[in-house]
Amino acid sequence: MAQQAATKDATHLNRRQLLGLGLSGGSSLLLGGCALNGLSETVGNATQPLNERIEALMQGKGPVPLFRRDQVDPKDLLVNSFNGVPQLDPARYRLRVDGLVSRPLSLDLAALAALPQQELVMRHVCVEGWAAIVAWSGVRLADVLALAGISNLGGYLAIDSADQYFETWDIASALHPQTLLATAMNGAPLPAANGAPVRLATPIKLGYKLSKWVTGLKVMASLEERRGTWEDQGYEWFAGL
Ligand SMILES: Nc1nc2c(c(=O)[nH]1)N[C@H]1C(S)=C(S)[C@@H](COP(=O)(O)O)O[C@H]1N2
Ligand SMILES: [Mo]
Repeated sequence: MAQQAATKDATHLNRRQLLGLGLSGGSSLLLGGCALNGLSETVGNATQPLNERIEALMQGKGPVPLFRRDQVDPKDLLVNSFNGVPQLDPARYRLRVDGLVSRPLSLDLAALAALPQQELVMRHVCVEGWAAIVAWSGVRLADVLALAGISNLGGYLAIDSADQYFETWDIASALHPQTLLATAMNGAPLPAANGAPVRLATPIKLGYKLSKWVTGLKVMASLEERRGTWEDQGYEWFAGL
């Protein structure tokens, strides 16, 4: 009972109050430079469950405010790639969706194009010290997971990329209505360097969570040892904006 009451109270705290309490998670830690000057994995692991709980409470409070198309400046978007730019043949591309789902899927680009499309103009924030307003369009990740029949036991999503980049997300962020599997950028097909044919895009997480060249999604009950390409080097896991 006591725990329920505490949880209910916490949902009334807004982000400013959380910041005031010094309880804020990923973005402020990272943008303060910790990830860049070597936030140790120990600290990352110690704060992660708290971050996850607090940040999760801050989700589901309605959409993050977006930008106008005329605020996009394509020059601002830099390319970040840890292992070159893989060239994926669009005709042979398949998105695998498996794990805790009732209907494992292998979707080609036509199947993705047949789902409802959405454009979101959002700010992309990279911890390396740059940001850019970008218009991404594609399908909601939630729609793809619904198509696969995601289990109630699915708490996490693992994301594989063609360049061997790896990510894991909490399922609430994956199901957020502003989380897209994007196939277009600024009104044109996604360029290879920016993740063609399919990448993640959302205004609720830092740039390093937004996997490019996505090839596989796996719904999981819990996190396994590998949490992410950069997270396993000490970057904060939730990375909420
Ligand atoms: N597969 C893959 N996804 C990735 C990366 C990467 O190296 N490989 N870099 C990440 C980082 S740190 C950022 S900031 C964004 C950059 O996206 P952009 O290159 O389209 O600007 O992609 C993210 N997704
Ligand atoms: Mo980044």
